[in-house]
Amino acid sequence: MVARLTPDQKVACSIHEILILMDAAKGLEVPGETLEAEAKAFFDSAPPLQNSDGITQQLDQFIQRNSSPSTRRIVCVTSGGTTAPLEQRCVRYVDNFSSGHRGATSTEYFLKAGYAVIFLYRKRSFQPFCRSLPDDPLLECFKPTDESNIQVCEAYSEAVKRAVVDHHNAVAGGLLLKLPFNTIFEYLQMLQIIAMSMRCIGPRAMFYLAAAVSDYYVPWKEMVEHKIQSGSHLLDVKLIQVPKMLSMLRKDWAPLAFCISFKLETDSNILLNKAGAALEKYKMDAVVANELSSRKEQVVVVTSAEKVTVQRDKNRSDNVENPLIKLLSEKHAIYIEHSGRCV
Ligand code: 9Z3
Repeated sequence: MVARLTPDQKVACSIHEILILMDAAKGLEVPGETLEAEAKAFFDSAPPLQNSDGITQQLDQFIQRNSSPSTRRIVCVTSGGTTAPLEQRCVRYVDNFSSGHRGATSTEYFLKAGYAVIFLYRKRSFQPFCRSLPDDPLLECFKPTDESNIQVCEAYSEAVKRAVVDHHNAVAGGLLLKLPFNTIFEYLQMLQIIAMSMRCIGPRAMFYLAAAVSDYYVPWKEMVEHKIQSGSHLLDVKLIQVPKMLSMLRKDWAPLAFCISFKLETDSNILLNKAGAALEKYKMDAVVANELSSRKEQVVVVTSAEKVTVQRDKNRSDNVENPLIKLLSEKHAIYIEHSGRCV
């Protein structure tokens, strides 16, 4: 598949723009064995993850710490968009739309619901506990008192205190582990490591996959090393489909975990059908369907048994994530109970 882009164009378009270009390649079913071969090829050719031993160690400690009491549930929340680099020494990349608001806000409600959270997030995306802060908290929340001292501005003092205290309590209390990614290579390698580490807690593990993940990428070995030079009228970039790792997660990496993926569309007429198809195809326990412009107001939780519309309570100036996490947490509890009976 070939995307034609002008050389000086800033290549940071939304997943939807790329999907339009790639539509022709969609819908091709990949049999299980081929998927495994494709996944292997993806991981074999990906640039090695920096500090993978350190990440594994952090995860093992976190999971062990949260394994007692043995009733504690652990959720991996993915958040923000992955990038697909076009050059190895990356100047240009294809980006996926996601501010990270969904993942960051959900993390807060999961913590409130008693979960320990592994927050796998895009660098510089929204962070948990920072919702009430302005866009540039450092420069807007603080002011100098003299040459050597600064203080919190009165208007933000309560918001800053809450953010710092709640964040500190979650991280220092061992309930929140934050792991950053940038690229699709980093994201999928880290998701695999997390899933393998969480296998030992069986059905108490949940995956809440809110990150917007690249559908297409340039394989590392086919990528040019240096910055693509301008000069010709058209730029040919060959992007290939990212193997559908949701299937790998479900089947091989964390077969007992409670898995929730998201389906994002801009056309609400196709949203629920697409969510239902994803539920079936990837054997998810639930798919959260959201339409781009209304995603902060309402979502639909699609399971094999029902479709539940979840709405933000406007009267309480609430977030849609509050009732959403309540519902998913209840469904997860039933899933654990049922798994116990099946063992
Ligand atoms: C979502 O649908 C998320 O809810 C949003 C959240 C990205 C819309 P924000 O971060 O937005 O609060 O600004 N995430 C998943 C999107 C996605 O790429 N899903 C894939 C698809 O729709 C399946 S994995 O095909």
